[in-house]
Amino acid sequence: EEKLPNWLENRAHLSPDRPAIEFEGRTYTFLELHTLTGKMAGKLANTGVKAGESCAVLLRNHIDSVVVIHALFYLGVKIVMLNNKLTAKELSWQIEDSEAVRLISEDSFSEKLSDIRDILTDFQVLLKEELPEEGTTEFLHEFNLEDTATIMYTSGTTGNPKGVIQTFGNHWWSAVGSMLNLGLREEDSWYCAVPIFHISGLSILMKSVIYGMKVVLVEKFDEREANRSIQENGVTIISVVTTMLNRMLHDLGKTSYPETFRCMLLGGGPAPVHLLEVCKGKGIPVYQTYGMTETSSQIVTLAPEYSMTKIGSAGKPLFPSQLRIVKDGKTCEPGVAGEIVVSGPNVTKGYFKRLDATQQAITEGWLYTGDLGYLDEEGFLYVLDRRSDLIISGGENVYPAEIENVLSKHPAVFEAGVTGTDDEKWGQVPLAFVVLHQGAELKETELLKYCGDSLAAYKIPRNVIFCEDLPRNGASKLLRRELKKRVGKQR
Ligand code: S0N
Ligand code: AMP
Ligand code: MG
Ligand code: MG
Ligand code: MG
Repeated sequence: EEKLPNWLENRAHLSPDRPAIEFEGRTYTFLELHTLTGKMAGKLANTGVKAGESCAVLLRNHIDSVVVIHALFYLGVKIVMLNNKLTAKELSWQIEDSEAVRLISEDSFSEKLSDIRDILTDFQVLLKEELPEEGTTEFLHEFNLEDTATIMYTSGTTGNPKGVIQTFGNHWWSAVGSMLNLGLREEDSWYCAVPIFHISGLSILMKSVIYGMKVVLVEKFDEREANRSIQENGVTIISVVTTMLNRMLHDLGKTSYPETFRCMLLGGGPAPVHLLEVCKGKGIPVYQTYGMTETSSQIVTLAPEYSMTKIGSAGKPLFPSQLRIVKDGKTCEPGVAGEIVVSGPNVTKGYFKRLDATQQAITEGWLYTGDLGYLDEEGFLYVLDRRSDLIISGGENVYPAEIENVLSKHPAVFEAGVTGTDDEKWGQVPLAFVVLHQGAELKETELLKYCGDSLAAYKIPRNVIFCEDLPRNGASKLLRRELKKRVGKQR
């Protein structure tokens, strides 16, 4: 069993006075963060939270949320990170599946929480604002690298989300691998406007305590504020998805970033080459990165010295990780496209309670990502296509099957097919093709409203196209590629 000292506790011991988190204009040192965390752990313990159990959390990007997360680690509790854009129905499904014994949330989600309470009766919901006084409790002084730290749900091709298990070892090696690529500087300050319920955001919090690095945390992404923090507040690194970078560029106008700004880490979906070229022209240090929930963030990143010559590439694997391109069971030659297959100590050991899905995805330690790509002669990765049917809207994943399942439950709907269509703002958005039962009548607005009861806003189809039939093959499997072709014709 490999163990490391409790990260925040150790960091507060080693560098107590260094800034840990800046939030809403106030800076918290590692010692202050540790003190707040200890108090929070005591309060949670007094409500009955105990080592070995799983707790779900529904929280905003906020200093208190960082404290809750560390407090749960202090208590030896596995954390199920919930996407706060989801509906009560979607959240309840994930909570049940995760076997979490309680949910820790906050007042700001009161409406959603009351719906969750209606669905999950006899389930404890704790509000961080209403916790009792601290009780005495034991803290975990060591983290076992094999232990589950967090579980994050990601949807699948069949429509049912799967909980990705992330161990302490996964987070540790992710942070170390990132640093061996990007380097670490005394003056580093990492801007976190990506959600901490995604690995894009949570990985920044893990790096903060492992590196002893300052993080500037914001509740909500705002391009002006992000630019100003880089230009005036000493931010050196920021994690963004394409939608965010586009908005920052628009706001930047003719102004530029200072020399101190060293890394625009761009991930979570395709990086359009023209966007990379605009950034190159403006001297913005964009690092394209490829990674996913299953790899605890970055696994392949373009090193700075290649950002000019290898534009469009996602780079080479981080030092602790490996990459292969596989087609028909064989490793491809350079230039030949195939499935991107990865391994390394940052890669998940599997999906919670989903032995089949785990065995399907992971063979002998190699994770079959479902994404398509190729390597050039020098081993640089070019990502060609995302995993089967996945639509990425503003960095959020949307699975057609999940939307189709909801659409076809409507009594007037005979069948439905969903595909992605290009969108200037979000990259892609879902679009639905719907066949109604004979004689049935249904308005688009009514169907979309129906979707809103079950699906997060970003999953609701941009448009519904009513049609006579859906393209299917001989085995009556829906042909989403054919749907894609229809998009051009119908709009
Ligand atoms: C792009 C964001 C910031 C947009 O949110 P914003 O502006 O706050 O919108 P709201 O005010 O909340 O809502 C306004 C309207 O827009 C709709 N809407 C919001 N988001 C979306 C969306 N994504 N798609 C479509 N519509 C959206 C709202 O519904 C609302 O609509 P109306 O007005 O009709 O009510 C926000 O979406 C955001 O934060 N996106 C990023 C999410 C993210 O981090 N994704 C990455 C997930 N993947 C990973 O974590 C693995 C990769 C990774 O780790 C990584 C990724 C990036 C960089 C680095 C890394 C790394 O490896 O470290
Ligand atoms: P998630 O499940 O939210 O972690 O999303 C990860 C998925 O985003 C990957 O499986 C890819 O399909 C996609 N993705 C991530 N990085 C890139 C990239 N650099 N280029 C293209 N697609 C990417
Ligand atoms: Mg906004
Ligand atoms: Mg996702
Ligand atoms: Mg029906």
